Amino acid sequence: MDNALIVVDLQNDFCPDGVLPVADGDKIVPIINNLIPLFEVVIYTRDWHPENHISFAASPQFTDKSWPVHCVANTHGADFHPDLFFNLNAVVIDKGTEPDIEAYSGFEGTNLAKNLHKLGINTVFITGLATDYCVKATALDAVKEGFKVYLVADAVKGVDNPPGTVANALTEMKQAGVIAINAAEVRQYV
Ligand code: VGL
Ligand code: ZN
Repeated sequence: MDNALIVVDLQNDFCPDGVLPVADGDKIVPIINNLIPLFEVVIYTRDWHPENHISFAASPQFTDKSWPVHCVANTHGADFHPDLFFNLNAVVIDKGTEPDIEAYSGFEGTNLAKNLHKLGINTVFITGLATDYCVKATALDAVKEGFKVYLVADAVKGVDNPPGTVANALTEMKQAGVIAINAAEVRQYV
């Protein structure tokens, strides 16, 4: 058991009915659900902000990383997409919980790296939302923490504002050593 699946921020607010929707963000849920049974360890990261989080703006610009009020802890918008599967070993990692600190990566300000290392995990497969923000930050930090990192390319979706941001994020991840594969290929690697 040296692999873990990481599901990044598959929360209502990032899905089409949410306040910060990622186009087709909900379409990856069935793809991720098919991957979950292949893993003993599944990590679900969650954007889990206080009401006064530093990233919230009355007139959010998006491109400057100011956002509408989203994923406030214990609200419907912060809940996981209702169709997402969980197994008994699900590990939930909350991030962005401090008012003054933004945290796109699931490794930032959390004990995720330590916990994965303790479990003997050396390889992570990354899925979820959004490719150009939290997925990218999580993948790059996973490399820095010494993990072999696969990005499941058809199990992520991005904001892409301005257009090209997703393509740039994919290039940046690749240059850092992240290996892009498709969901259908995952079973060859686990
Ligand atoms: C995210 C913007 C703000 C994400 C989180 O999950 O990618 N994006 N907060
Ligand atoms: Zn956020």
